[in-house]
Amino acid sequence: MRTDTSQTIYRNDYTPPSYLVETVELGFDLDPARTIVANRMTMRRNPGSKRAGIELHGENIELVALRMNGKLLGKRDYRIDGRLLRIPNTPDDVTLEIETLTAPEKNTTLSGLYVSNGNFFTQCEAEGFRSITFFPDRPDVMAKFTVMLRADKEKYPVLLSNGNLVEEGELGDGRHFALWEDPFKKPSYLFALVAARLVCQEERFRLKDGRDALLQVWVEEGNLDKTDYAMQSLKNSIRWDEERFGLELDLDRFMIVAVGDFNMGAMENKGLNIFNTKFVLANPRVATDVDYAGIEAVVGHEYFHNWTGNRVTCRDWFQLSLKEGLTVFRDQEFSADMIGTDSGRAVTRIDQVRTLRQAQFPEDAGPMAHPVRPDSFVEINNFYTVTVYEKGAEVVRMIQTLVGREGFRKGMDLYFERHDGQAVTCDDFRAAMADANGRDLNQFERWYSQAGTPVVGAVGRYDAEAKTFDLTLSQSCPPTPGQTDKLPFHIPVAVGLLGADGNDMQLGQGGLKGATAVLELTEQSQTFSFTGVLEAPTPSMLRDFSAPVVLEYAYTDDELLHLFSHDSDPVNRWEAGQRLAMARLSRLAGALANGGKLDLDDTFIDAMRKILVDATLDPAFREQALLLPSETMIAEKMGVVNPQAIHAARQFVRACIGACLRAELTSQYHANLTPGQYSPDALSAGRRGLKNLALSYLAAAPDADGVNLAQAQFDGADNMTDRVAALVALIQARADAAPAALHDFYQDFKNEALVIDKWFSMQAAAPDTDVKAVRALMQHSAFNLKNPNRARSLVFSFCGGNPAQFHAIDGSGYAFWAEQVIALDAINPQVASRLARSMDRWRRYAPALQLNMKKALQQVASLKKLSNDVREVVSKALA
Ligand code: 0A1
Ligand code: ZN
Repeated sequence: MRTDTSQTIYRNDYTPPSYLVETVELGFDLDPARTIVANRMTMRRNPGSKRAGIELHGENIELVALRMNGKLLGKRDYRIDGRLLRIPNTPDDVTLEIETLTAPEKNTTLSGLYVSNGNFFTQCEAEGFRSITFFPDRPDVMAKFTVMLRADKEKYPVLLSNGNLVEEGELGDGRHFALWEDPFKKPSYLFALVAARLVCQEERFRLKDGRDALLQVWVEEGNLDKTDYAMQSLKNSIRWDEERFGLELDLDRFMIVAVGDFNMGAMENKGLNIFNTKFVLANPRVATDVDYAGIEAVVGHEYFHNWTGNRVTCRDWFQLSLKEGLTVFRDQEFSADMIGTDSGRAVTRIDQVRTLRQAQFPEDAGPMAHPVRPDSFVEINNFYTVTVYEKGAEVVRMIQTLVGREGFRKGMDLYFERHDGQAVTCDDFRAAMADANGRDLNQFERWYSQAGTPVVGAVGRYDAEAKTFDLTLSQSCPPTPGQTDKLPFHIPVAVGLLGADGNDMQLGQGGLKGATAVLELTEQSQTFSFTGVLEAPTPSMLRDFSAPVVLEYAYTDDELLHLFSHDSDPVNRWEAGQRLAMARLSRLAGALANGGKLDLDDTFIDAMRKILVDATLDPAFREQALLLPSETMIAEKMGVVNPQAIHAARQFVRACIGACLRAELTSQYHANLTPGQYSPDALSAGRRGLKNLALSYLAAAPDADGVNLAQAQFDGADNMTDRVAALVALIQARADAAPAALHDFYQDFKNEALVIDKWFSMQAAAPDTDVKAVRALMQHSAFNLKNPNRARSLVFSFCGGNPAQFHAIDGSGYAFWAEQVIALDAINPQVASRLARSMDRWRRYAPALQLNMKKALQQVASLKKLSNDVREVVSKALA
């Protein structure tokens, strides 16, 4: 545990490495208690650097021996201070041989080399390699790796590392070895090894250039019946990248390995992707439609990193979005293309918008707000954020909107032509896009450097005589930590104009043709004139969510209803419904907070009804359109957040929908059953989604019919999607049958870790689950704080997913939070720090709650022994 090393690192302090590493030969003698790592590397002075000596990072490892150019170095030849090993006055060409010791079984941080369920795994991004051996552990040092693994054959029959298997054999003593060679230069964060008792599904796959690649999905014995979808997703990913971007797999072998203890979703190690089991294992019995979609997206994401991240990597960690924003954009496009229909595409886009509003906008408005390319950090692990990932993807998407799909491809081609094999910056990416398209993207740079969510205000003016419509757009951006004044962004605003008949008008402004025009807002305020507008239009702005901004326009209910019924852009059609719902939800939450009376207008219910029964619309789209904004999103719209009032308001609306639309919901429930064999395809998943949303509304209504339907579905379900949906409906409705259903569910699935995660999280988010109930669940024999998935399923689901209970007036939720952050920090700082972030928005709550939140934050901050990870989060929250 580091306690006194917190130090802010600034992007502008970047200096090139003093030495480059050409080759690394690693030897591992694997033993859980005592692993010996031998590292032999050839280094050469970097011509671009003035500094004299060699600097190597190293943490939590014991140095046994250090040789330079064959000569054993003594204590006086080098210095280890803090986390750096320095050798002064080194010659230009150096061969270092370093022997170190580690104890993987003691490593609970899940960074570096660790043991999970008796098997060895590594996780090196961002800075885990330095706890495996001394090394210039920075992404701009790229080297060729050769790896020798030695381990007990009985316990660890499978020995894997990056690249190609060169040799394997016996060593005597019951030990065996495997020698791996990665033909590509890579930064240390992409190194990986696995030594384990695993089995695999494998397949030869023909690449576009005619080569055959060996694809493998490795899992624990007993899980082989859950690898098909990951394998299929991998093959789809390879095909898609060949077709959409002309990018091929550059290795003869590509492996995915599943591990039950993992901090994040997955990791793109060269040729050896290591995955959280959650994003590999699936069959209809244990995985939901959402799980399947997650597997497809994450398998794609990690595979796409092979080009955007591995072949071209980041110069330094401030450039993280160079690989993450771009790769998220690529995986989003992959998932959308896999569905293939326009409507399916729109549904994936709506999901992305939801994530942004639910998680990224709050981050951008809170104490941890940072630009897509941050200027400073204390702990890089705190910057694997929705801003770097999801907003980063939006920034890439805006470039595509500005240069067009073909132009974007040209930019990608140029990017690889210029930078293959290099470690580069976000500016290099932007320059490739600009140069390939002859576009000026200088102002666009502000999307990378300025934090905060811009607000775009729109005002329309129709001149009936001149037949013109003037749209004035203005922009501003709220201050964020360290950035008070912002300069105008370059914002693509996609606009269409609807006539009274609901059709798109043909736009005649300047060069703008067709139904949708992309206006480029670059000034603080600009007026765009549309000519030949025969009647007063209803503007549909920010189509397809063309920029990650908040759009303010004084829509009337009639205009919103018009858009909700007719907009040709499905995202804005959905958006109109969200605006209608949000207006009501925030009004009701306000009324509840002030003891006002509750009512819901027929207009709203009628609008919902119309969408619900519209058979011309895809079920998946109808589900999205009928889903109310979450409690978190409502909270973001309130002046002072009152979580109980928000919860009650949302429940009230849900119950109204269930009661008023009972007949329609029931008939849609039956119309969208998916009999026959389960398939996770988008159409079937959409039907299940709509059916299960109908069920949840019916169960929310005061009468017993919905609950009975949920019970019947639970009893008869033949897939996890339907089973979980029914159980959630019972739990949320506080049905008498819920405890027995939970009991049966546990009995049926107690050997399926990922299902038991669901079992915990459903209970954590239940309306009656208070801190006391969570504590009781923590005593359950299946609970284990050390396993991140399990910790997330209970502790995080409660602190982040049950606001009405977490924010209990007595402050018990906050005291619990402090206790868990502290307990987790001693085990796994990365996971602790994520939990710490559930207090980010504490200043927005009612004064009585704020006081208790502040106390809890201070309690954590006052600890002497705290990781950099948690300290950065709580001190920024309190600043
Ligand atoms: N690069 C991975 C994310 C990742 C980051 C850090 C990790 O360990 C601390 C693990 C994974 C991705 O984008 O998928
Ligand atoms: Zn990634």
